[in-house]
Amino acid sequence: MSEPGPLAPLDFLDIDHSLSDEERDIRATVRAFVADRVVPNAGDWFDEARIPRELPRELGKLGVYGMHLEGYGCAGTSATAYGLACMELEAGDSGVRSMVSVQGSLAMYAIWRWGSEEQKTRWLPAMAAGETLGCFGLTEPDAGSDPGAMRTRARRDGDGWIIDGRKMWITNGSIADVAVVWAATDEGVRGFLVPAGTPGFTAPEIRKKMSLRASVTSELVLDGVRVPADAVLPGVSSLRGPLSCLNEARYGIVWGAAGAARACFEAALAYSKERTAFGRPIAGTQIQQQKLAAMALEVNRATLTALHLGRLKDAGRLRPEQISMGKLGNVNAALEVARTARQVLGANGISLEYPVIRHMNNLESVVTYEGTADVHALVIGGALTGIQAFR
Ligand code: TGC
Ligand code: FAD
Repeated sequence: MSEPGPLAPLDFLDIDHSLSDEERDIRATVRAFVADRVVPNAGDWFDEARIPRELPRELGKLGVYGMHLEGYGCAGTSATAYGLACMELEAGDSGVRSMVSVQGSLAMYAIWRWGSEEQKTRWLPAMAAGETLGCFGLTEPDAGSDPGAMRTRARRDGDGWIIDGRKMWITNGSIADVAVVWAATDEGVRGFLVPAGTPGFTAPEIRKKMSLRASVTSELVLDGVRVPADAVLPGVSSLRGPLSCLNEARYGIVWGAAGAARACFEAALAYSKERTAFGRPIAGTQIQQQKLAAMALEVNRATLTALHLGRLKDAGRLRPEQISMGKLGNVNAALEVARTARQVLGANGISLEYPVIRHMNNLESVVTYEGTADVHALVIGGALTGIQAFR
């Protein structure tokens, strides 16, 4: 047996070994896009609270929207490959991964899973290509963790529907061409496809965010919005509709959080080797090595968790409660890594010249959206004990 080479600091446990050639190729393509397009610019986008107009379409060309869905212009890759793409995108910026999650896992998945054949044919190919952008309106000003308390209502009106209500904190809201709006009806919770420009529908942007700044977040205002009968998703009339989409997006976040953590660790490792204090690199001190080891441990653990859940999903065995464990654990781990990395960078740790504070602030949204840490702890607690603690 030949002598083993040095351990790879960014893949200490040799997790790459468990990936197929195709998975590694897909990851390399997304990683190259992120290195070229996102990493050099994300600090400015965050600073200026904007995303470039052409980015949504570039991501479509990259092929990451709904990439693990079958048919209708989607790539039909494995869930693991989709997860690896999310990891690379979020290593660039959580806002970029969020754009892909909302488009592919929420808006497209809702249509793919619950839509009619006509709706799928009309919307999905253009959405996969990034020519049409979607958003997903579930949260309301007074109903976030508890979407069953939603006040947005749709009522039948002749051969169509009238929708009234408000949605809050909606990613891509004011730049979307179509909104998937979930509303209470006499028949249960139903999903509606509301094209931008429909009379009575507006999407004012939410400003003054200190997190996810390279991402558009909006309110959706629906005042007597009339949509035709074929705007309703026919396949579901219960909260199971939106919650099934959340499973998909949360799965992507399990991977994405591992990517953000890796980016912070990488920045801290490089900085610690360059930065000298008291005549030597700070990386040579015991206390910084202890931090680096703790960060490496969390990054590897988070990546292994994501890969394990990916393999379960590809085998058709992944359960929502297991996704909750992945989302809770990996986002908390990423936050811990980001906060530690920020300290390793000293004053530079608060500068957007480095990626760490941006990831740290972004992760404050990631720990809240797609189910807060508390919600996921309660989902796990419910599965462990058989006793639901929400109400
Ligand atoms: P509950 O009474 O338990 O269930 C209602 C119906 O839903 C079904 N169900 C699920 N179906 C699929 N997947 C799941 N994970 C499901 N959980 C429940 C259930 O079987 C039932 O179906 P049916 O047909 O019998 O009616 O629901 P609950 O009201 O007690 O709520 C449970 C809880 C708290 C876990 C759920 O409401 C929840 O997850 N709350 C958090 C809300 C949330 O995460 N919102 C995210 C909004 S989207 C977003 O944040 C995008 S961020 C941008 C980005 O992703 O990057
Ligand atoms: P609340 O539900 O009011 O929670 C407040 C606090 O109470 C939290 O700490 C929570 O954990 C805790 N809590 C709630 N219930 C319980 C309980 N039973 N027991 C103990 N503690 C509890 N939503 C969409 O629909 N689409 C989007 O595209 C979207 N994008 C977003 C983008 C960003 C940047 C952000 C920040 C949010 C986005 N959201 C989106 C909304 C997000 O999903 C909600 O913010 C989230 O679900 C939490 O809801 P809330 O903010 O109303 O908090």
